[in-house]
Parts: sequence; C-alpha cells; structure tokens
Amino acid sequence: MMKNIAEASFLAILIICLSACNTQRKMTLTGYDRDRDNRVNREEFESVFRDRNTYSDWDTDGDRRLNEVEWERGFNVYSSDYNYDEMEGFDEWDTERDDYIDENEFREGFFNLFDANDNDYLEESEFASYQGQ
Ligand SMILES: [Ca+2]
Ligand SMILES: [Ca+2]
Ligand SMILES: [Ca+2]
Ligand SMILES: [Ca+2]
Repeated sequence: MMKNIAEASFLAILIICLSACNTQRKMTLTGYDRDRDNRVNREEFESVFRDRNTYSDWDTDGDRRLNEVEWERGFNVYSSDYNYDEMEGFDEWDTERDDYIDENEFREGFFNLFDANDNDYLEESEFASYQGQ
C-alpha cells in the first residue's frame, strides 16, 4: 500500500514537473499572450518592453527618447542578428517626424518589424525572433 502511494506521488510530481517545464519553455509567448489566442497583439506587446526595459537600455543618455545614434547603436548591440539593410530606417520609425524615436514609436517600429506577415499579430514564430535577442 505504502509503495503504491509512493509511486503515485512520484508520478504526480513527475507530471507536475513535466507540465511546469513545458509551460516554462512556452513562456516566451504565453507569458505575454494574456487573452490566450496564441498570438501577441500590440497591447500585449507593450508589456514585453516594460518587462525587459528595452527602451531604457537603448536610451543611453537617459533623456527618455532615442536619437538616431542611440537607435543605430541599439540595433548593433542588442539586435546584431538582424540584417540592418532589411530594416526600415530611422525616419520610418519616427512617425511624428521630430527626429527622435519615442517609446511609442519604438514599440510600433519593433512590432511592425517582427510582424512579418503584416496581420497585426505576432505569432509564435515571429515572437520567437524577438526572444532570440
Ligand atoms: Ca493574445
Ligand atoms: Ca536618448
Ligand atoms: Ca518621434
Ligand atoms: Ca504576424
């Protein structure tokens, strides 16, 4: 009897561990996919940036906006895997045309960059390219 209980608890622990491990591996998207539709919309994407402090990492002089130098350096340092030539330029991201990328433009720029199929959602494969940073 004791043996059965021990076996059962062992199995239970194993199952919990396995599902926890799975969840962790899939955290990349599910952690941010609040409405659980298996894709990340612009609103959900916002929290990715908040969690990671990406914008402040790029904003090296801390004035809460990115000039072109900071923007280019950011890509070189943090997104070296990206082919710079394929990216939209600084001017494309600066939709308000004030020569700075504010946090909103930054997020939008990244979202558009990752949303390879332009459907306004980041699917797991698209999102994974961000996680690879
Ligand atoms: Ca979602
Ligand atoms: Ca700055
Ligand atoms: Ca701007
Ligand atoms: Ca997409």
